[in-house]
Amino acid sequence: MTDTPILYSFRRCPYAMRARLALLACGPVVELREIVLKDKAPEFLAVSPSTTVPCLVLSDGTVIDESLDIMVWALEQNDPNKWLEPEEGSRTAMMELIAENDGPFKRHLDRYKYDTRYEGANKLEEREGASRFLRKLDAQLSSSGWLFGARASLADYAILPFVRQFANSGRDWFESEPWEHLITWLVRFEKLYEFSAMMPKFDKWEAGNAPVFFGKS
Ligand SMILES: N[C@@H](CCC(=O)N[C@@H](CS)C(=O)NCC(=O)O)C(=O)O
Repeated sequence: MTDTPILYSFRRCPYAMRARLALLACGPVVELREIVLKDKAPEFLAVSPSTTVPCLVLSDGTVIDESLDIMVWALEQNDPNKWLEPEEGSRTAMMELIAENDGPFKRHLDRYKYDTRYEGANKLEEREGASRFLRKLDAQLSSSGWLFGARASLADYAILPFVRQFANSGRDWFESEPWEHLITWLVRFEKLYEFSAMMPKFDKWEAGNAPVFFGKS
């Protein structure tokens, strides 16, 4: 085993996206192993308790299996942009908003985006359920452009990949809704250097492949 942590990831997964955003901001270079969810590598299945991505394996064998824990692990080592210390509000308030995203909003998002996979799901009702959270975000963004003040914080980067997934499930409708601060926030995120640096195409990983490194070097 090398000193470089290993990140099992999937490019389009919003949980993996937020983990990669934090790793990119904080500095630790990781070996990125792209997992195909329909054909998970046995090495990944052997280390990941949840068999979900992202999963970070440290050089001492510690496994961090939750995306938010990966973000906090990276930020607690180095937090150059003070994501853990929001300009307004508190870390507890950020965690509460992220929990709302990961809980009720994500549930509505899945049932809106993949309504045919969920028995009894009504696409429009799910969209409305998700929209209640989005209107709350829009109000929170209205004063200074980010969720907790005039600069981005952990909450922005933990939630943005999910809002992007929601928006892309019906972009014309999303952009026609009267949540202008939300649209501005999302579009600004998509134009950031960090966004494109976090989204390069990765080939599926297989044991024996040359390592692919990800992060600031
Ligand atoms: N709570 C986990 C959830 C991660 C998760 O659900 N990831 C999805 C991909 S977006 C996954 O790996 N699903 C497993 C599968 O589809 O087999 C985290 O925050 O890391």
